[in-house]
Amino acid sequence: MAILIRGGTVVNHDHARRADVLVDGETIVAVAETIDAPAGAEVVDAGGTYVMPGGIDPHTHMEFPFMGTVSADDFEWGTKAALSGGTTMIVDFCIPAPGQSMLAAYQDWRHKAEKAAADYGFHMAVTSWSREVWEEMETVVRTYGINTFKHFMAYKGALMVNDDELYHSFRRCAELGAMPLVHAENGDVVFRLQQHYLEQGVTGPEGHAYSRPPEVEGEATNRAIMIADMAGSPLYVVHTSCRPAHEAIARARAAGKRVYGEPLIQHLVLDEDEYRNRDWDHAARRVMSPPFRPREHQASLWAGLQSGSLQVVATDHCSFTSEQKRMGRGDFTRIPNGTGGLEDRMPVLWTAGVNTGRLTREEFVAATSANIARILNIYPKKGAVAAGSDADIVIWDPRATKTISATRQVSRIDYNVFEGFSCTGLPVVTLSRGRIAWKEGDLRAERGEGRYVARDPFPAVHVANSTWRELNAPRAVERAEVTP
Ligand code: DUC
Ligand code: ZN
Ligand code: ZN
Ligand code: ZN
Repeated sequence: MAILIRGGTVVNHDHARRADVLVDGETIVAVAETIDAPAGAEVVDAGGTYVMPGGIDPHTHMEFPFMGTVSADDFEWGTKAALSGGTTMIVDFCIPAPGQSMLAAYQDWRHKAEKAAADYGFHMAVTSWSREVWEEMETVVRTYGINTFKHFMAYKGALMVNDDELYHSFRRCAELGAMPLVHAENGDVVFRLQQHYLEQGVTGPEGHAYSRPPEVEGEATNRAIMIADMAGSPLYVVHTSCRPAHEAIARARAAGKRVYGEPLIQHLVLDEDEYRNRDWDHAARRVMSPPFRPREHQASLWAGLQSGSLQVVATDHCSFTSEQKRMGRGDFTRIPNGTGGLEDRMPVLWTAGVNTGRLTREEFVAATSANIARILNIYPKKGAVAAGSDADIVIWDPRATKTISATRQVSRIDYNVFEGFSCTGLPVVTLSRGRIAWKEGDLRAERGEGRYVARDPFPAVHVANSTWRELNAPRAVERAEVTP
C-alpha cells in the first residue's frame, strides 16, 4: 500500500527541507516539494513535524544469557520498545557461549530474533582465539553478512580476550574487510579492584562504580587504538563513557586513524550520584558497565558529538528486572550488568541535545541513524529519507511532551533509569519498512515482522590472501623475509 507523508520537513544528516514523502510497499519512492496522492494512498498529515530516518541502535543485548541470568527484553519486546521510541533497527551482539562455535551462536541468535518486530542485524563476538575462530570469521563475514566483530577487554574469566587475541583478531578483521569493536575496560585491573573493595567491606552497588574508574576505560581505549593501528584495522569503541576514553579517540582521529566512538544516552544525562546515598534497588538498577560517571565527563561526551570525534549515540539496551538485580545483594560483582533505554534514546537525546542547542536537527539524525548506517555499510538503504531507501521513517513532533515513567513503557522491566525525565520532542508515527508500526501510542507492529539485515564487508584494507601461518608469524620472521 502507498502512504503519502504530507506537509512535513524532511531532515537528513546533511540537510533539511520542506518535502512530501511517498512510500510504496517497503520503500521510499519519492521525496519532493509536492507530491499528489496516488489513488488509494493513505495520507499522513505531517504538518509542523520533522520527517526523519528511523533510528538505528547499534548496541543491544536481547534475551542475552549473562551473569547467571538472561536479559529480560527479548527480540519481540525490545524491538517493540524501539519502535515506540522512533528506532526502526537494532544491531544485537551474537555472543558464543563458552566452547560454542560462532556458527552455532549465529543460528541461536537468528532463531531468537525470529520474534523481532523491527529490522535487526548482528555483531559477532570473538571470545577466544584459535584456528577454528580464524576460519569461522570468514564464514561470518562472507556468508552471514556480519562485518563487525566485538571484543571484550573486560569480564575476566568469561568473555575477556587478551592483547595477543586482540592483535590476531584485528588483523583478521582487516584482512576480511570487517571492523573490530571493543568494550574497552582493563579487565585485570577491574578484577583486582573488585576484590579490593569487597575485602574493604564495600558490597553495595557503589562498589561497582569504584571498581571501574575512568582510568580503566581510558587505558583500554588507548591500548585498543594502538593495537588496531599496528594490526592495520579500523576500530569502533562501544559505550565511550568518559573523558580519557573520548580524548584517546579524538587524538587517534586527529592522527588520521579510522577510530569511532559511541557514547550511550545514559552516560550523556545520568551520573554517578545515582549510586550514592540511594536505596539498594535504585542503585542496583543502574549498574551497567561502564558505570555512570562523575558529571564532568558528560561535557566531554557532548563536545565529542558536537565536534564529530564521537559519532553515534546508542543504548547498550540490556534490561534486567529488579528481581534479577537482587541476585547481587551482598556482592556488587553479582549484580547483572545492564540498563534499558531503547524507547527513550531519541526523545532524551532530542531534549538534552537539540532543545539545549548542543546539536542541530541534522546532527541528531547523524548521531541516531545516518552515521551508524554509514559505519556499518548499510547506507542509504538505512539511515536516509531518500528515494530508494527502506521506508524506515519517524515523524517527529518537536513540541510534543511526556514525562518518562516505567508505568507507561513497552519494555518488560519494572522500572526506568530515566524515570521522571521530561521530554519535549517525541515520535508521533514510526514506519517500519513501509508499515505503520506505532502511531500516537498505538503499537501496531507485530512479532515476527522484522527482517535480518545482512551487511557487505568493506574493501579489505590489510594483507590480501594472507594465510594462517603468515598471520601468526612473529614480526622478526616477517622482517627476515624482507632483509637480505
Ligand atoms: N555492559 C553491560 O552493562 N551490560 C551488557 C554487557 C556490557 O558490557
Ligand atoms: Zn527458528
Ligand atoms: Zn560492553
Ligand atoms: Zn553491550
